[in-house]
Amino acid sequence: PKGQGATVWLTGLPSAGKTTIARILAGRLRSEGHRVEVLDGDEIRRFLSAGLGFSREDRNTNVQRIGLVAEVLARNGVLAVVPVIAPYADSREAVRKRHDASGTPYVEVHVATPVDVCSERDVKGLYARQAAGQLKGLTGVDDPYEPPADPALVLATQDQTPEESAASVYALLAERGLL
Ligand code: GGZ
Repeated sequence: PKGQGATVWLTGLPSAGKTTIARILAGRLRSEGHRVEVLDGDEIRRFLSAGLGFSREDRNTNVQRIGLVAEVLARNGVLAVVPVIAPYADSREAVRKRHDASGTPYVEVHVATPVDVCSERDVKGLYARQAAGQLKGLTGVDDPYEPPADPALVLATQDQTPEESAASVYALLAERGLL
């Protein structure tokens, strides 16, 4: 296998494009011989984070668990690609610190799709459910999203294809010597 491992965290609102970009990126990296794992919030919540909801506390627990798994993978030579909302800056910082403590590269990418574009895409119908009063505490609408203060990369997905977004992340990893 190639490379040294790193965590690539794609933070952003629901329907921002995190999962799509993660899959395209992972496919390319894999085809080039890297070991890659995608830790998707939606899937993790069915197993590792089963039983957790969307309170601040539960989201932070979820993010710390995923951060722990990502760091273990990344420290062992895997590119851990993490399309997870991670709405709170302090809990993202804790994940970064966990990586720093072991000298494991951590790359934060803000998938910065504006909320009106996300709600128009509404891949999972969450924005519609929130608008209809069937769901409370939707990130970016009636629940907080704290944008990263200093991300390694900001993706304006409304102006580019998912392939272009994935290519920018790839280029950043290459530039940082992580491939
Ligand atoms: C945000 C929610 C909510 C609320 C359900 N707010 O695209 P999805 O729909 O299928 O996957 C999303 C998933 C978000 O999980 P994360 O682990 O990424 O979130 S966090 O980092 O905040 O812990 C979304 C779905 O859960 N979902 N209700 N109220 N997303």
